[in-house]
Amino acid sequence: MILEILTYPDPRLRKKGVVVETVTPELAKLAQDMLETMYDSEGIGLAAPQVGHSVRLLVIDTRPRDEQGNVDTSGMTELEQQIPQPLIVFNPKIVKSSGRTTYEEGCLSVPTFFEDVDRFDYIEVEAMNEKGEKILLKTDGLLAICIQHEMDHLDGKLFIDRLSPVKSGRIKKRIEKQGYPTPEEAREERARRKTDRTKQEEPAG
Ligand code: QAP
Ligand code: CO
Repeated sequence: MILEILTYPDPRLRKKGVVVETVTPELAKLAQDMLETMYDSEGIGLAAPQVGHSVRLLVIDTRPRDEQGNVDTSGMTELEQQIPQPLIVFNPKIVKSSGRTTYEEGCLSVPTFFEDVDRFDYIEVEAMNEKGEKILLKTDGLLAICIQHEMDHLDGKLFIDRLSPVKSGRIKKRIEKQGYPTPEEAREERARRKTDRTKQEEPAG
C-alpha cells in the first residue's frame, strides 16, 4: 500500500519518534508499505515520521540501479556491499563515527530541493532488525549518509535544518510563501543556479 508522504512545513515531521520495543505485525506491515512508498517515489530512504508514524523505524535501499532498474553493486564501497539491502531498521543508534563527508542531499519531504550537507564519513550503528534481533551496521559511502539523514527524521530534524542559517532560512521562507516549485520550475531554477556559479568562477572584466 502506498502511503502519503508528509512535506515541510507539516508539524508532524517535527515530532520525536518513540522507541519500538517489539516488531508487531502492524509495524512489519508499516515497514513493507514504507518500502513500497519509497520505491514508488524513487527514493533511497524513508523514515516512519515522514508517513505520519512517530516511531523509530526507517527503511533504506541505496543500491545503484541501471536504466532498466537492475541493481549494479560495482560502484558501492566494500562495507556497503557487505550489508544486505533493502534495510529495515528500528531504534538506530550511532555508537562510533569518524571523518567528515559532503553530499548533495534531497528529501521526499522537501521535494525538488537539493543542497550539500556535511555528515560523518564512517559510522557504526546499533539497531534492531525486522526479526527483532540486535544488529550492528558498520558502513561508509552513500549508505552511511542515508542512515544519518533518516535518523535525523526520528528526532524531527530535516536536512534543510543542517544548512547555513542564511541558506536554511531562504529555502524555508520560499516554501512557506510560494509552496513547492513544479518539476519544470525546479529544472529552470537549477539551470539558473548553474550559470550563477559560472559567473562567480569567471568574473566579467
Ligand atoms: C535521503 O532522500 C538521502 O526532491 C533520501 O524530487 C538523500 O530518497 C540520503 C527525492 C541523499 C542521502 C543522500 C527527492 C526524489 C528522493 C526529491 C531521497 C525528488 C525526488 C530523496
Ligand atoms: Co528525508
